[in-house]
Amino acid sequence: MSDHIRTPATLITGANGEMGHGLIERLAKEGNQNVIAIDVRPVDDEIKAKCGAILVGDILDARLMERLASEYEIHTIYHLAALLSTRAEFMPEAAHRVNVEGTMYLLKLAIEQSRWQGAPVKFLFPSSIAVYGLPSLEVKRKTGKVKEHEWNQPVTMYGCNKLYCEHLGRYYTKHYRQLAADAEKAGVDFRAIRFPGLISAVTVPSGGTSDYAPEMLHAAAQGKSYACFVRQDVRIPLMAMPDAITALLALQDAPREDLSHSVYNIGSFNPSAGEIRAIVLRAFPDADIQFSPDDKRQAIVDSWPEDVDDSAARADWGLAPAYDERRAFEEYLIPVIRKRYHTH
Ligand code: AKB
Repeated sequence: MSDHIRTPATLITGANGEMGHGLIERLAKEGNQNVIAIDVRPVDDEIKAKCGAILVGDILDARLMERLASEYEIHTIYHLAALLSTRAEFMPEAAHRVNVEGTMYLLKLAIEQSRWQGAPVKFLFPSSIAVYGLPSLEVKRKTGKVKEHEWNQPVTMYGCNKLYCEHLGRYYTKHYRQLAADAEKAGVDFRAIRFPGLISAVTVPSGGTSDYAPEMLHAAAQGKSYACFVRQDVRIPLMAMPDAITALLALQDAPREDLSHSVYNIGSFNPSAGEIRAIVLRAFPDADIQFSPDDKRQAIVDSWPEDVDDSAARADWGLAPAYDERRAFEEYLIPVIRKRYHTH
Protein backbone atom coordinates (compact mmCIF):
# COMPACT_ATOMS: atom_id res chain seq x y z
CA MET A 1 0.00 0.00 0.00
CA SER A 2 1.29 3.49 -0.85
CA ASP A 3 1.80 5.88 2.07
CA HIS A 4 -0.75 8.26 0.62
CA ILE A 5 -3.47 6.05 -0.69
CA ARG A 6 -5.81 4.26 1.62
CA THR A 7 -7.46 1.08 0.44
CA PRO A 8 -11.21 1.41 -0.32
CA ALA A 9 -13.13 -0.89 1.98
CA THR A 10 -16.44 -2.18 3.26
CA LEU A 11 -16.13 -2.74 7.01
CA ILE A 12 -17.98 -5.56 8.79
CA THR A 13 -17.82 -5.85 12.57
CA GLY A 14 -18.95 -9.07 14.29
CA ALA A 15 -17.87 -10.81 11.09
CA ASN A 16 -17.73 -14.25 12.67
CA GLY A 17 -21.36 -14.12 13.85
CA GLU A 18 -24.39 -15.61 12.10
CA MET A 19 -25.22 -12.57 10.07
CA GLY A 20 -21.57 -11.80 9.33
CA HIS A 21 -21.17 -15.24 7.74
CA GLY A 22 -24.20 -14.76 5.50
CA LEU A 23 -23.27 -11.21 4.55
CA ILE A 24 -19.64 -11.98 3.70
CA GLU A 25 -20.71 -14.97 1.55
CA ARG A 26 -23.19 -12.80 -0.34
CA LEU A 27 -20.78 -9.86 -0.84
CA ALA A 28 -18.13 -12.28 -2.13
CA LYS A 29 -20.65 -13.70 -4.62
CA GLU A 30 -21.37 -10.17 -5.79
CA GLY A 31 -17.64 -9.66 -6.39
CA ASN A 32 -16.86 -7.36 -3.44
CA GLN A 33 -13.22 -8.09 -2.63
CA ASN A 34 -12.70 -5.19 -0.29
CA VAL A 35 -14.31 -6.50 2.86
CA ILE A 36 -12.42 -5.76 6.07
CA ALA A 37 -13.75 -8.16 8.68
CA ILE A 38 -13.41 -7.56 12.43
CA ASP A 39 -14.25 -9.98 15.20
CA VAL A 40 -13.03 -10.62 18.74
CA ARG A 41 -12.67 -14.29 17.85
CA PRO A 42 -10.54 -15.68 15.04
CA VAL A 43 -12.63 -15.72 11.89
CA ASP A 44 -13.63 -19.11 10.40
CA ASP A 45 -11.49 -20.27 7.47
CA GLU A 46 -14.34 -20.37 4.94
CA ILE A 47 -15.03 -16.67 5.67
CA LYS A 48 -11.37 -15.66 5.76
CA ALA A 49 -10.86 -16.55 2.13
CA LYS A 50 -13.66 -14.17 1.12
CA CYS A 51 -12.31 -11.05 2.82
CA GLY A 52 -9.69 -8.52 1.77
CA ALA A 53 -8.37 -8.34 5.35
CA ILE A 54 -9.20 -9.78 8.76
CA LEU A 55 -8.64 -8.00 12.03
CA VAL A 56 -9.01 -9.99 15.22
CA GLY A 57 -9.70 -7.52 18.00
CA ASP A 58 -12.14 -5.62 20.12
CA ILE A 59 -14.20 -2.75 18.66
CA LEU A 60 -13.57 -1.00 22.00
CA ASP A 61 -9.84 -0.93 21.27
CA ALA A 62 -9.09 2.69 20.29
CA ARG A 63 -5.87 1.66 18.59
CA LEU A 64 -7.69 -0.78 16.36
CA MET A 65 -10.04 2.01 15.31
CA GLU A 66 -7.08 4.33 14.61
CA ARG A 67 -5.48 1.66 12.50
CA LEU A 68 -8.67 1.27 10.49
CA ALA A 69 -8.92 5.02 9.97
CA SER A 70 -5.35 5.32 8.81
CA GLU A 71 -5.25 2.33 6.47
CA TYR A 72 -8.67 2.26 4.85
CA GLU A 73 -11.06 4.48 3.00
CA ILE A 74 -14.29 3.04 4.34
CA HIS A 75 -17.43 3.72 2.32
CA THR A 76 -19.86 1.36 4.03
CA ILE A 77 -19.96 -0.04 7.56
CA TYR A 78 -22.07 -3.02 8.58
CA HIS A 79 -21.85 -2.84 12.35
CA LEU A 80 -23.01 -6.33 13.33
CA ALA A 81 -21.03 -6.85 16.56
CA ALA A 82 -23.29 -7.10 19.64
CA LEU A 83 -24.00 -9.05 22.80
CA LEU A 84 -27.47 -10.53 22.29
CA SER A 85 -30.43 -10.37 24.66
CA THR A 86 -29.90 -13.40 26.91
CA ARG A 87 -26.13 -13.01 27.20
CA ALA A 88 -26.49 -9.29 27.90
CA GLU A 89 -28.69 -9.99 30.96
CA PHE A 90 -25.81 -11.90 32.58
CA MET A 91 -23.48 -8.92 32.23
CA PRO A 92 -25.52 -5.78 31.56
CA GLU A 93 -22.68 -3.29 32.01
CA ALA A 94 -20.37 -5.20 29.67
CA ALA A 95 -23.26 -5.40 27.19
CA HIS A 96 -23.67 -1.65 27.38
CA ARG A 97 -19.98 -1.19 26.64
CA VAL A 98 -20.03 -3.46 23.60
CA ASN A 99 -23.46 -2.51 22.29
CA VAL A 100 -23.45 1.24 22.96
CA GLU A 101 -19.84 2.39 23.37
CA GLY A 102 -18.79 0.06 20.56
CA THR A 103 -21.41 1.64 18.30
CA MET A 104 -20.21 5.14 19.31
CA TYR A 105 -16.66 4.22 18.28
CA LEU A 106 -17.91 3.03 14.91
CA LEU A 107 -20.07 6.13 14.41
CA LYS A 108 -17.05 8.30 15.22
CA LEU A 109 -15.00 6.37 12.69
CA ALA A 110 -17.82 6.85 10.16
CA ILE A 111 -18.02 10.61 10.68
CA GLU A 112 -14.25 11.01 10.37
CA GLN A 113 -14.22 8.96 7.20
CA SER A 114 -17.15 11.00 5.84
CA ARG A 115 -15.19 14.21 6.44
CA TRP A 116 -12.15 12.88 4.58
CA GLN A 117 -14.24 11.69 1.69
CA GLY A 118 -16.59 14.69 1.57
CA ALA A 119 -19.55 12.30 1.36
CA PRO A 120 -21.53 10.45 4.02
CA VAL A 121 -20.36 6.96 4.90
CA LYS A 122 -23.24 4.47 4.90
CA PHE A 123 -23.76 2.89 8.31
CA LEU A 124 -25.95 -0.23 8.32
CA PHE A 125 -27.14 -1.19 11.76
CA PRO A 126 -29.02 -4.35 12.75
CA SER A 127 -31.51 -3.36 15.40
CA SER A 128 -34.05 -5.81 16.74
CA ILE A 129 -37.62 -6.58 17.80
CA ALA A 130 -36.05 -6.43 21.29
CA VAL A 131 -36.56 -2.64 21.21
CA TYR A 132 -40.26 -3.33 21.80
CA GLY A 133 -41.63 -3.99 25.25
CA LEU A 134 -45.27 -4.98 25.47
CA PRO A 135 -46.51 -4.85 29.04
CA SER A 136 -48.54 -8.09 29.10
CA LEU A 137 -49.53 -11.09 27.03
CA GLU A 138 -53.04 -9.72 26.78
CA VAL A 139 -51.78 -6.48 25.24
CA LYS A 140 -49.38 -8.41 22.98
CA ARG A 141 -52.23 -10.52 21.59
CA LYS A 142 -54.58 -7.57 21.20
CA THR A 143 -51.90 -5.44 19.48
CA GLY A 144 -50.84 -7.86 16.74
CA LYS A 145 -48.56 -5.98 14.31
CA VAL A 146 -46.55 -3.13 15.83
CA LYS A 147 -45.39 -0.02 13.98
CA GLU A 148 -41.89 1.37 14.46
CA HIS A 149 -42.92 4.15 16.87
CA GLU A 150 -45.13 1.99 19.11
CA TRP A 151 -44.30 0.21 22.40
CA ASN A 152 -40.65 1.36 22.50
CA GLN A 153 -40.16 0.32 26.13
CA PRO A 154 -37.67 -2.53 26.04
CA VAL A 155 -37.28 -4.79 29.08
CA THR A 156 -33.75 -6.01 28.29
CA MET A 157 -30.35 -4.29 28.35
CA TYR A 158 -29.86 -5.40 24.74
CA GLY A 159 -33.21 -3.86 23.72
CA CYS A 160 -32.36 -0.59 25.51
CA ASN A 161 -28.94 -0.55 23.84
CA LYS A 162 -30.38 -1.11 20.37
CA LEU A 163 -33.07 1.54 20.81
CA TYR A 164 -30.56 4.10 22.05
CA CYS A 165 -28.15 3.32 19.19
CA GLU A 166 -30.97 3.89 16.70
CA HIS A 167 -31.27 7.40 18.17
CA LEU A 168 -27.49 7.88 18.10
CA GLY A 169 -27.48 6.95 14.42
CA ARG A 170 -30.19 9.52 13.70
CA TYR A 171 -28.25 12.10 15.72
CA TYR A 172 -25.00 11.45 13.80
CA THR A 173 -26.93 11.67 10.53
CA LYS A 174 -28.86 14.87 11.17
CA HIS A 175 -27.71 16.73 14.25
CA TYR A 176 -24.04 16.01 14.97
CA ARG A 177 -22.28 19.10 16.41
CA GLN A 178 -25.31 21.18 15.45
CA LEU A 179 -24.07 24.28 17.32
CA ALA A 180 -20.61 24.38 15.75
CA ALA A 181 -19.77 27.23 13.37
CA ASP A 182 -18.38 24.63 10.98
CA ALA A 183 -21.37 22.26 11.39
CA GLU A 184 -20.88 18.90 9.73
CA LYS A 185 -21.60 18.81 6.00
CA ALA A 186 -20.96 15.18 5.21
CA GLY A 187 -22.46 13.45 8.28
CA VAL A 188 -23.21 9.75 8.43
CA ASP A 189 -25.87 7.97 6.38
CA PHE A 190 -27.31 5.73 9.12
CA ARG A 191 -29.85 3.06 8.14
CA ALA A 192 -31.24 0.46 10.55
CA ILE A 193 -33.40 -2.63 10.32
CA ARG A 194 -35.23 -4.06 13.32
CA PHE A 195 -34.65 -7.74 12.63
CA PRO A 196 -37.05 -10.41 13.84
CA GLY A 197 -35.69 -13.73 15.15
CA LEU A 198 -33.42 -15.11 12.41
CA ILE A 199 -33.07 -18.76 11.41
CA SER A 200 -30.06 -19.97 9.48
CA ALA A 201 -29.49 -23.48 8.17
CA VAL A 202 -25.72 -23.16 8.38
CA THR A 203 -25.02 -21.49 11.71
CA VAL A 204 -26.52 -21.79 15.17
CA PRO A 205 -26.97 -18.53 17.11
CA SER A 206 -25.64 -17.99 20.60
CA GLY A 207 -26.76 -15.71 23.40
CA GLY A 208 -30.15 -14.71 21.99
CA THR A 209 -33.66 -15.28 23.29
CA SER A 210 -35.24 -16.03 19.92
CA ASP A 211 -32.73 -18.90 19.67
CA TYR A 212 -35.35 -21.56 20.54
CA ALA A 213 -36.50 -21.71 16.90
CA PRO A 214 -33.11 -22.46 15.28
CA GLU A 215 -32.02 -24.57 18.28
CA MET A 216 -35.07 -26.82 17.93
CA LEU A 217 -34.38 -27.41 14.26
CA HIS A 218 -30.61 -27.95 14.53
CA ALA A 219 -31.05 -30.31 17.49
CA ALA A 220 -33.64 -32.39 15.62
CA ALA A 221 -31.43 -32.64 12.54
CA GLN A 222 -28.57 -33.95 14.68
CA GLY A 223 -30.76 -36.47 16.52
CA LYS A 224 -30.34 -34.60 19.82
CA SER A 225 -33.14 -34.08 22.36
CA TYR A 226 -34.27 -30.51 22.85
CA ALA A 227 -36.04 -28.87 25.77
CA CYS A 228 -37.62 -25.68 24.45
CA PHE A 229 -37.32 -22.80 26.93
CA VAL A 230 -40.58 -21.07 25.91
CA ARG A 231 -44.24 -22.18 25.97
CA GLN A 232 -45.84 -23.74 22.91
CA ASP A 233 -48.11 -20.75 22.28
CA VAL A 234 -45.24 -18.23 22.08
CA ARG A 235 -45.27 -16.29 18.84
CA ILE A 236 -42.76 -13.74 17.51
CA PRO A 237 -41.83 -12.72 13.96
CA LEU A 238 -39.12 -14.80 12.29
CA MET A 239 -37.16 -14.70 9.06
CA ALA A 240 -34.87 -16.99 7.10
CA MET A 241 -31.27 -15.74 7.11
CA PRO A 242 -30.97 -15.33 3.30
CA ASP A 243 -33.90 -12.90 3.36
CA ALA A 244 -32.29 -10.96 6.24
CA ILE A 245 -29.09 -10.53 4.19
CA THR A 246 -31.07 -9.53 1.09
CA ALA A 247 -32.90 -6.93 3.18
CA LEU A 248 -29.67 -5.47 4.56
CA LEU A 249 -28.21 -5.17 1.06
CA ALA A 250 -31.44 -3.69 -0.34
CA LEU A 251 -31.52 -1.03 2.36
CA GLN A 252 -27.85 -0.30 1.68
CA ASP A 253 -28.61 0.15 -2.01
CA ALA A 254 -31.69 2.33 -1.66
CA PRO A 255 -31.40 5.97 -2.77
CA ARG A 256 -31.32 8.20 0.32
CA GLU A 257 -34.23 10.29 -0.94
CA ASP A 258 -36.48 7.23 -0.97
CA LEU A 259 -36.02 6.60 2.74
CA SER A 260 -38.72 8.08 4.94
CA HIS A 261 -37.41 6.37 8.12
CA SER A 262 -33.96 5.81 9.60
CA VAL A 263 -35.22 2.57 11.20
CA TYR A 264 -37.39 -0.09 9.56
CA ASN A 265 -39.34 -3.11 10.80
CA ILE A 266 -39.09 -6.23 8.67
CA GLY A 267 -40.87 -9.56 9.04
CA SER A 268 -41.75 -12.66 7.12
CA PHE A 269 -43.65 -15.33 9.08
CA ASN A 270 -44.55 -15.87 12.71
CA PRO A 271 -45.34 -19.45 13.75
CA SER A 272 -45.81 -20.30 17.41
CA ALA A 273 -43.15 -22.47 19.06
CA GLY A 274 -45.65 -25.37 18.98
CA GLU A 275 -46.16 -24.88 15.24
CA ILE A 276 -42.40 -24.87 14.66
CA ARG A 277 -42.19 -28.15 16.57
CA ALA A 278 -44.89 -29.67 14.34
CA ILE A 279 -43.05 -28.58 11.16
CA VAL A 280 -39.75 -29.95 12.49
CA LEU A 281 -41.40 -33.26 13.46
CA ARG A 282 -42.79 -33.69 9.95
CA ALA A 283 -39.21 -33.49 8.61
CA PHE A 284 -37.55 -35.42 11.45
CA PRO A 285 -40.26 -37.77 12.85
CA ASP A 286 -37.93 -39.25 15.51
CA ALA A 287 -37.04 -35.87 16.98
CA ASP A 288 -37.45 -35.53 20.73
CA ILE A 289 -38.67 -31.96 21.39
CA GLN A 290 -40.19 -31.16 24.78
CA PHE A 291 -41.34 -27.87 26.29
CA SER A 292 -39.70 -26.82 29.52
CA PRO A 293 -40.33 -23.08 29.80
CA ASP A 294 -37.86 -20.92 31.69
CA ASP A 295 -40.12 -18.26 33.23
CA LYS A 296 -37.55 -15.50 32.97
CA ARG A 297 -36.47 -16.01 29.37
CA GLN A 298 -40.12 -16.63 28.56
CA ALA A 299 -41.03 -13.21 29.99
CA ILE A 300 -38.52 -11.55 27.64
CA VAL A 301 -40.08 -13.22 24.58
CA ASP A 302 -43.56 -12.34 25.87
CA SER A 303 -42.56 -8.66 25.80
CA TRP A 304 -41.70 -8.85 22.09
CA PRO A 305 -44.48 -8.34 19.53
CA GLU A 306 -46.14 -11.29 17.83
CA ASP A 307 -45.79 -9.53 14.48
CA VAL A 308 -44.46 -6.31 12.95
CA ASP A 309 -45.89 -3.83 10.48
CA ASP A 310 -43.20 -3.64 7.81
CA SER A 311 -45.17 -1.60 5.27
CA ALA A 312 -42.61 1.25 5.32
CA ALA A 313 -39.77 -1.11 4.31
CA ARG A 314 -41.93 -2.60 1.55
CA ALA A 315 -42.87 0.84 0.21
CA ASP A 316 -39.52 2.64 0.55
CA TRP A 317 -36.97 0.04 -0.53
CA GLY A 318 -38.91 -2.92 -1.81
CA LEU A 319 -38.71 -5.41 1.05
CA ALA A 320 -40.14 -8.67 -0.35
CA PRO A 321 -38.95 -11.77 1.55
CA ALA A 322 -38.54 -14.76 -0.76
CA TYR A 323 -39.21 -17.26 2.04
CA ASP A 324 -42.62 -17.45 3.64
CA GLU A 325 -43.12 -20.09 6.35
CA ARG A 326 -43.58 -23.02 3.95
CA ARG A 327 -40.73 -22.10 1.61
CA ALA A 328 -38.38 -21.23 4.50
CA PHE A 329 -38.67 -24.73 5.96
CA GLU A 330 -39.27 -26.85 2.85
CA GLU A 331 -36.94 -25.16 0.40
CA TYR A 332 -34.20 -23.71 2.56
CA LEU A 333 -33.90 -24.79 6.20
CA ILE A 334 -34.68 -28.50 6.05
CA PRO A 335 -32.81 -29.44 2.84
CA VAL A 336 -29.72 -27.40 3.74
CA ILE A 337 -29.68 -28.69 7.33
CA ARG A 338 -30.01 -32.30 6.13
CA LYS A 339 -26.97 -31.78 3.94
CA ARG A 340 -25.06 -30.10 6.73
CA TYR A 341 -25.59 -32.94 9.22
CA HIS A 342 -25.80 -35.70 6.58
CA THR A 343 -29.31 -36.73 7.61
CA HIS A 344 -31.88 -38.00 5.12
C1 AKB B 1 -31.97 -12.11 20.41
O1 AKB B 1 -32.71 -13.08 20.67
O2 AKB B 1 -31.38 -11.46 21.27
C2 AKB B 1 -31.81 -11.71 18.97
C3 AKB B 1 -32.79 -10.65 18.61
C4 AKB B 1 -34.23 -10.94 18.57
O3 AKB B 1 -32.39 -9.56 18.32
N1 AKB B 1 -31.97 -12.84 18.12
